[in-house]
Amino acid sequence: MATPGAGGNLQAKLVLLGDMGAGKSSLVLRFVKGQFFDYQESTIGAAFLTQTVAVNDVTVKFEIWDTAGQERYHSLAPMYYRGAAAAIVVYDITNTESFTRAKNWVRELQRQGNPNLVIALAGNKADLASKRKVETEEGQSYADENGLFFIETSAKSAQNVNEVFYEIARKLPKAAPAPQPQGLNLNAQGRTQPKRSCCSTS
Ligand SMILES: Nc1nc2c(ncn2[C@@H]2O[C@H](COP(=O)(O)OP(=O)(O)OP(=O)(O)O)[C@@H](O)[C@H]2O)c(=O)[nH]1
Ligand SMILES: [Mg+2]
Repeated sequence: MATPGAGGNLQAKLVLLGDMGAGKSSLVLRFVKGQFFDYQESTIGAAFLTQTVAVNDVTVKFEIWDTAGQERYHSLAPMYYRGAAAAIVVYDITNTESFTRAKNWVRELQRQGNPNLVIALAGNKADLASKRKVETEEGQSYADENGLFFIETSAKSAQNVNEVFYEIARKLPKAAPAPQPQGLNLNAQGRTQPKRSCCSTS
């Protein structure tokens, strides 16, 4: 949820979803630390990082949940996207199955009931043009039909990585606050709160 703070500051919970190997962790690592690893380890559970950006007069502190794409972690996902202000759904442009998985994530997000959720669809690994299986137009038209912001990125070359987050930041202040979650809130303080100690940066 985007929560206004003092002096035009905003805190925004952002979740990354997508198939394993699509490049979620690599995008976050590029955005937060300016790093890229050819052998990035598969995420277990989820990782938490923060990064702050300034857009016009507003400072947006992203609280980023980088989820694990392996299917066995699917049931954890609601814990991370519930109450989120924004989501980046990532697929790998060299992998059609990852595009199908991305569409499933978009459907799940749209069903979960926050109409103000800002969703970006990122076709990652744009540097691997010779291995491309998903055309830019396919991603763009799916995004247009579903009201998403679409962009092709490369965590490796850094192409459009900052742009995704800045574009989300620009869209956030216009979005009304997310409705309060009803019923069981797995993100409330308490025993179901995921560990935040592993890898947070400020
Ligand atoms: N060429 C290229 N490789 C990339 C890019 N982004 C990620 N990779 C590689 O793809 C592999 C998977 O990247 P990850 O960032 O671990 O993918 P993930 O989506 O976090 O995967 P899970 O944590 O298993 O869900 C790694 O070997 C990365 O180096 C990219 O933009 N270009
Ligand atoms: Mg990962």
